[in-house]
Amino acid sequence: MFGKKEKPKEPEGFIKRLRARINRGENWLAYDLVNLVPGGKIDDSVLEELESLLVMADVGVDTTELIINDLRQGLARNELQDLDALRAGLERSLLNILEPVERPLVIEKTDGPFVIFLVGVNGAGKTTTIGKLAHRFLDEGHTVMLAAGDTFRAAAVEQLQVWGERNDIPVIAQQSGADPAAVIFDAWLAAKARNINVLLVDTAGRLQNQTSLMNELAKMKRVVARHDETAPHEIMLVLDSSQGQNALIQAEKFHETLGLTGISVTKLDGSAKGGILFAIANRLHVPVRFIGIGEAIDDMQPFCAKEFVTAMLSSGDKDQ
Ligand SMILES: Nc1nc2c(ncn2[C@@H]2O[C@H](COP(=O)(O)OP(=O)(O)OP(=O)(O)O)[C@@H](O)[C@H]2O)c(=O)[nH]1
Ligand SMILES: [Mg+2]
Repeated sequence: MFGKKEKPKEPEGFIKRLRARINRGENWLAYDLVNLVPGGKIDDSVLEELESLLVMADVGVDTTELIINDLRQGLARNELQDLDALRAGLERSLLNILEPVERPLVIEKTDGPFVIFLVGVNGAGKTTTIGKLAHRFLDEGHTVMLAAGDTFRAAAVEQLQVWGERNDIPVIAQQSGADPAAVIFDAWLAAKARNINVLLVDTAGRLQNQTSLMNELAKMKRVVARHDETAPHEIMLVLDSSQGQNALIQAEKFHETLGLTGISVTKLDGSAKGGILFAIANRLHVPVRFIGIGEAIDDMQPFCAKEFVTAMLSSGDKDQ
């Protein structure tokens, strides 16, 4: 997979990979746009077809409407003369939605560790994202510790320990079935005692409608705040982009219960078309922190609106 000392790859490499992977499987907008406009003339029916493409790509009905209305106004002003103009108009409109949520995570100086909770449904990619984040933060010169707050799923602690070993960092864990709030309480003390900058907290996967499990997260939050009232400093929802509109429902519910401060989106390399980011940006306004395009440690980068939109609108080099 990767060596411990391996550095994250160059950002240009990542954009290329994003472009190649996001267009994997069925082509997205770049290919479809050309086919929508065979004669080169943009009219209402082209915009209607684009509308259904956007909805099918998980952009969501409200957000799609916003984009299409924007383009309709451009059409009325005679600004959409050809495919290039349509592409430019679409790019502007997509950027208008995504740019406000491009707010990178900044590790601030705190009295005690900067505490990051990773939350989300089962299998979203929380633990893997922790491994990737730990690698990134170490690379940036931080000291990092992991807390095994998933005491529920068998082998969850071991999985986190593997990431700890790979990154050569300590993992604070208790036995399976322990109260996750107690794990976090201890982990904070251990991190403080060792002067650790960043404490990454793994949590068990849970569905947004499992009230008692959602309350458990709220309790973890209260417990860590007893040590440091500014903690947790980040409550990051990890969302599997291949879940489509369901991911939006998850995000809304987690936000309502916990007050999310960031969202990271995983598995953009699969069948997902990436439109879910627009739905989330338009509906929730929660910063999008990182995007993941694979299982390897460098398959994650801070979210950049411009890169993302460029990747969606270009056909990319699919064979990479
Ligand atoms: N293709 C792809 N796979 C990913 C990505 N992120 C995570 N995965 C895979 O998704 C699976 C689940 O990841 P985990 O990190 O265990 O997910 P989790 O949210 O911790 O799962 P639970 O602890 O069971 O709730 C693993 O096989 C990961 O390798 C990604 O960006 N792309
Ligand atoms: Mg996990």
